[in-house]
Amino acid sequence: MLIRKAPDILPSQITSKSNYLNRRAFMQAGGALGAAAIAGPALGAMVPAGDRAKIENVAKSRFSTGERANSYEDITTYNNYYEFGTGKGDPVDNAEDFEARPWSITVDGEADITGTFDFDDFIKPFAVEERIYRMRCVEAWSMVIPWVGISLADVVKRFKPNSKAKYVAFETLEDKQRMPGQRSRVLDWPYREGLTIAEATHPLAILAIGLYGEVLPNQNGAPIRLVVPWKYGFKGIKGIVRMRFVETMPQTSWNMSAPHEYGFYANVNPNVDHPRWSQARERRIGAGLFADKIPTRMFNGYEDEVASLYTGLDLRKNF
Ligand SMILES: Nc1nc2c(c(=O)[nH]1)N[C@H]1C(S)=C(S)[C@@H](COP(=O)(O)O)O[C@H]1N2
Ligand SMILES: [Mo]
Repeated sequence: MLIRKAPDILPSQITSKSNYLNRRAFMQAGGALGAAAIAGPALGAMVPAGDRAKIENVAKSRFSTGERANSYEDITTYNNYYEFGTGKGDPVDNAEDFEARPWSITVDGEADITGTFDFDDFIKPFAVEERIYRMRCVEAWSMVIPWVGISLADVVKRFKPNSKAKYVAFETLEDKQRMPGQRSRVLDWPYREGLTIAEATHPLAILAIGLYGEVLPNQNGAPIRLVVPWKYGFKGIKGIVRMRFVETMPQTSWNMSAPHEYGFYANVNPNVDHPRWSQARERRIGAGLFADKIPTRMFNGYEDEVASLYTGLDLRKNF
């Protein structure tokens, strides 16, 4: 495997595929899986287009579903990423040459610690885990994806939001040269998303930096994207360059585009239909053309974990 290395990365931090597979077999045999999480990942690698690099030291998580994960093929060829086109196959085709390095993330707003950080420095302090989550798109299809990620709660706490901070707002890179889909005005760029502080500090919310144990493919939001598994997929903003702590509810792209169809909360809810289609059932990608649709679950099956975030909130009004 050909990997160009950033100068500050030790060769030992990048494993070959066979090493990784051996390590996985070893871990699955039960040896190495203590409760404690693990040192940082090997992410300094610049990965040439079409190549794939492993992330080291990925701990398992008790939050993973036991459901069968979708194939790497499904997860990386059927995508929504309008910065690279609106067709499901556009992101894999049009993001092939995108370089997610160098990359920096600006943290600003109502927090004690703010600044602009290189991606590797940004993620370095945090434990890396595999989180196998269901993902339910608002378009009524779903997948099961083995993300590699860091806890968003850990990230938020590290920047010490002050008492005015009620929400976290996120933005995607805006660059018409590198993201050809932004030459079309299908959305108001940059792509924007947001969470309440309570949502952002819920243990299920992560920032994903990989999938299937490897560095995140461009079409899935390299180098870093949000994953909030109890919400519709559009909340999972990709290619994040800015994280801002704010006092009032931030504007979000799909809500700006069609406010009667897409709300700020966007919790998966089989009882509240989209104005143009039912949300009661979903098509599991990869299940086959003739497979039945499966029932959509409240909060995408994460009700026990997250329902308490919304006590007293009218979920029909706050869709
Ligand atoms: N920046 C950005 N983030 C985005 C989108 C997008 O168009 N642009 N699409 C969203 C939608 S609608 C979904 S369903 C998920 C899809 O994630 P996946 O392609 O990794 O499955 O990404 C979300 N994040
Ligand atoms: Mo979506």
